[in-house]
Amino acid sequence: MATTIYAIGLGSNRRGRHGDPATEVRAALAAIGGVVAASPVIATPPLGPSIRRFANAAALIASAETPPQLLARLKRIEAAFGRRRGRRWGARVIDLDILLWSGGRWHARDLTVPHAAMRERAFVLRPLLHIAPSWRDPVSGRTLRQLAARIDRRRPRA
Ligand code: PH2
Ligand code: MG
Ligand code: MG
Repeated sequence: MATTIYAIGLGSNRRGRHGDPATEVRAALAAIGGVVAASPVIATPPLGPSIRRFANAAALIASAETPPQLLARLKRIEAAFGRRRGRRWGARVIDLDILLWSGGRWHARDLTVPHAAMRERAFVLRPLLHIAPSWRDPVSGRTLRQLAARIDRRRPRA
């Protein structure tokens, strides 16, 4: 398969063997490899039941993998970092999500790209905006810059 560009979202709100959440995010970027661009690591308030703040980032990755192949590898990295599957949205050492890919849309039982909740989440869009402001979401037809402006208008401080 020709080289594909993926946008990946990274999040952590729990220490792991590399260190604090921001360090876990940077270590995960190194483990994924093929990084074409990486956002700063941003501290964000938790969305959902978790109490601890998150470190979030986004990266563009070049890869020859198909979306399911990349997803399987990201899950292996999450497991190697000590991520335990349990309570939905519980504290986690690392969460690696496929947000977008240069192939447009992908839809299967266990993987939908673009990520379904991406458009609503400041902690996803803010880091993404640093590296891919002009990337157009194939579902809404809006660029990431436009999507981020929409949530800023609704929730100016989120
Ligand atoms: N991830 C979640 C739930 N809530 N909140 C922030 N700030 N950052 C996240 O990465 C995050 C979250 C589930 O994946
Ligand atoms: Mg997630
Ligand atoms: Mg995830």
